[in-house]
Amino acid sequence: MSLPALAIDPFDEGFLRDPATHHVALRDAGPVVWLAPIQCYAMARHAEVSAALADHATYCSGRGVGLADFARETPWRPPSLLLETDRPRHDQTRGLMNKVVSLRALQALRPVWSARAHELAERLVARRRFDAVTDLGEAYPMLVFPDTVGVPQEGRECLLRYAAAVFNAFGPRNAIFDEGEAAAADAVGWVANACRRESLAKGSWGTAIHSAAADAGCSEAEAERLVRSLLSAGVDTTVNGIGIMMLAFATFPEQWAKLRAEPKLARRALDESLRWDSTVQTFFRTTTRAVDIAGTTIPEGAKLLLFLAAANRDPRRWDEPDRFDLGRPTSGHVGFGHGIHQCLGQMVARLEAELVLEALIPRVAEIRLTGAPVRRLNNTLHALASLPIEIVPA
Ligand code: OVV
Repeated sequence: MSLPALAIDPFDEGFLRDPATHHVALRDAGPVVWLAPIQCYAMARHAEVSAALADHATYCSGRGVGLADFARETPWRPPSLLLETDRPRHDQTRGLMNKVVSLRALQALRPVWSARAHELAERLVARRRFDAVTDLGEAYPMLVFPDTVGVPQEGRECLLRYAAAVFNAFGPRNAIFDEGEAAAADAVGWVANACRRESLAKGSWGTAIHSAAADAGCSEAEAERLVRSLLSAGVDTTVNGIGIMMLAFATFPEQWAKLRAEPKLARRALDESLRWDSTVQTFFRTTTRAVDIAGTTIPEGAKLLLFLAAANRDPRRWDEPDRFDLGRPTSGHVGFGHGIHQCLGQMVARLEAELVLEALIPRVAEIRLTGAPVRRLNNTLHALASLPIEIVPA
C-alpha cells in the first residue's frame, strides 16, 4: 500500500479555523499519511493515534513534541523535564510531580475552590449576559490555580500569554508562532522568576515541588523547570476546556437539561467535552526506529503528528461522534493523551470543570448563545477568544 501524500498544512489559518472539517479528510486518507507542506507523517484515526501514544519506546518525546526536532534544532526554551523527556528520567520527574499533584491535595483544596466557583457563578448569573470565555473560562482558573501553585500576585496576567506562546511553539514558525512569542516576551521573564523557590508562597504546590525535587536529587534549576510545567500546561488548557464545555452546553441544550436532572454527571462533563472538541488538538512524536504501519515504513528519526482531536471524533471508534452526549462512555478518549505522558493535571482540570458546573446547575435553567463564538487561533489549542451567552435563571 502506498503512503497517501496530502497537500494539507494543519497549521495554516484555514485549517485552524475549522479543524474538524479537515480531520475527516485526514482520517479517510489512511491510517498514516504524509503531509507535504510540513514534511512530516501524521495519524488521525483513533486506533493508530492511541497505539502510538502507548508506544513511548518507538515514538519518543525527548526530541520534542512539536514540529521542531530537538536533535537538529535548538528548542525555543529549555525542554520540559516531563513533556519533552523520555524514560528513565521522565519517570523520576513524573513520580515526584504525582506526589504533589495528588487526589489528596485536591480533596483539601475542594472547599476553597468550590466557594470561589459559587461566588463567581452568583455574580455572573446576576448579570444574565456574560462572556463564557473571558468572564468564566479565564476568570475561574485564574481565581484558583495561581494561588495553588503559589506564584506572586503581581503580573499574573502574564500566565495567559505565556501559555498561549508555549502551545503556539509546538507548531511551525508561522505568523501565529511569531506573534505569540512577541506577545509573551515579558511573560517569559515573569514566569522564570515566579518558579524560583523564593518567589513561591509557603505551603504551595510550588514549594512542595522544590522540596520533592531536592529529595530526588534535582538541582534548583531543574526544580524551577518542573514548576514551569504547571504554569505552562495548567492555564490555557483549563481556560479553553471550560470555555469549550460551555459552548458544548450552549450548542446541545438538552444536555444541560440532562445535567440539571442528574447533577452527578458534572464529574464526567469535561471528558465528554474534550472528546467532542479537544482543547489540545495535536502533539508530535519522533520515531526511535524504522516502524511499519499498514504497509508503510516510517524511517527512524521521523516526526509524526498525532491528531488527538481527530481520533476523538473518529466514527471507526465512536457512535455519532459529532454529538456531545453526557450519557456516552468516554473511556479511551485521548484528549488528555494516553500512556506514560498522559496529562499530569487531568484531576485538576476535572475538578475545576466539575465545580464550575456545580455552581451553575442550581442557578441556571438555560444557556443561550447571543452571538457567534470567536476563535483565537493557536497552533496547538482549539481556543476561544469570546463566547457571548445569556442565561435564563433557575
Ligand atoms: C502538556 C504540556 C504542555 C505544555 C508544556 C508542558 C506540558 C511542560 O511540561 O512544560
